[in-house]
Amino acid sequence: MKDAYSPKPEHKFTFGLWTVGNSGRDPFGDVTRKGYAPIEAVRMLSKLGAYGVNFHDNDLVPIDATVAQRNKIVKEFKKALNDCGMCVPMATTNLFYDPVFKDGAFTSNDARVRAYAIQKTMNAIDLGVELGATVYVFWGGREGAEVDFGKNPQEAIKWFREAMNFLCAYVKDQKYDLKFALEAKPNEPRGDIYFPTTGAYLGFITTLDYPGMVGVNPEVAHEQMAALNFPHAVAQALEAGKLFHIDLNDQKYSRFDQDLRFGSEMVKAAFFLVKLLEDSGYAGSRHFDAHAYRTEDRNGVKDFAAGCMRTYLILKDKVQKWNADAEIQGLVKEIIVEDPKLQALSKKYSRANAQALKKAKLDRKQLVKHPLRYEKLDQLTMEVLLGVR
Ligand code: GLT
Ligand code: MN
Ligand code: MN
Repeated sequence: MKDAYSPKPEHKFTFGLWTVGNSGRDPFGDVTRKGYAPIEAVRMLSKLGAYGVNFHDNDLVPIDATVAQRNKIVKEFKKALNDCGMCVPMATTNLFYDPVFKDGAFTSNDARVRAYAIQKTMNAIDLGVELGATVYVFWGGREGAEVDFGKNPQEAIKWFREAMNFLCAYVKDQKYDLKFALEAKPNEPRGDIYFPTTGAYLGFITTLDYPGMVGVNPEVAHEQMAALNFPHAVAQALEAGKLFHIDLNDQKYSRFDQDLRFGSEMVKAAFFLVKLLEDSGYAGSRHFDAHAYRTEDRNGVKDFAAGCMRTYLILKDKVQKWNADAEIQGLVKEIIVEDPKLQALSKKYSRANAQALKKAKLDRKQLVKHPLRYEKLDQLTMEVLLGVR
């Protein structure tokens, strides 16, 4: 069905090869379907209107492939991308699946494993760049601990910094056009993962050798697992000029990482997220890091992928309605109180401003009388979302 909510490449929707490649295996049960192989995924997603695909090195090239095998796979994959008019905006390294990473990659207690992680990532960066990626994601799934007495968390942070500095310098030395995006998660698969939130990474980035090259890749489910407000994390990243990429999906609060279809659970939060992205002029990919329910067959995977994009576009349409709604905008105007004189005084410190501000007449009993009609605003927002406005 083609309608106003049909995705097109210009909407910049992307999926990880691992998302539609997911075969339904979970920690308690085996595969329930055949996941889409890389070239199948490219063909299927391009028919649905996606813009591109992203991958881990080993989603495309098996970890033990020879150079000749690697080159053959890359050649065939490039051809499929070309034939379908699809691109690869982002790439990443699998630093969590192979048993060698059982105690972390860049933060492993074993210096040899740390070196291997950097070596593997340099090769994966070369692969990503060869296929056109300009954003490189780091998700530290195994970078953490169960036993805090066994690994010094301050050392771990230093090791992680050394790895980032090394790899930034590598990218510069190769003259690649590539930025890094760090993805936080509080736990799973480790008992605790270092840098549990997007805010933690935003603080860490300022300590790097090349902070301008490094931003964040927040994921809906990961902040919501920690019962945090995801749009607020995104807002902080946007405000810092650090939203280099985003992982869209959904989740019920405080559970394991569910990676559900975008907008399938917390519709109001998803609406506000789309509003934030669209109003801010965020120009990056709208990347889905989610997978179909384990109950689905291969057709269900298509329903899942189409549903992610369609819901995004429906919410985008609702944002336009909300922004154009005179009553809603009237309420927003009423809620925000401007006072140019006071704003000028409090914007920047000077001795004169401080003295004038100390003398300003600010009667708290009067101030509290200003009504804030959030009840009405929220109800009208719900009515937009529920389709009666
Ligand atoms: C893995 C994880 C995701 C990360 C991917 C990138 S891999 O599926 O659950 O959140 O974004 O490494
Ligand atoms: Mn993710
Ligand atoms: Mn996730």
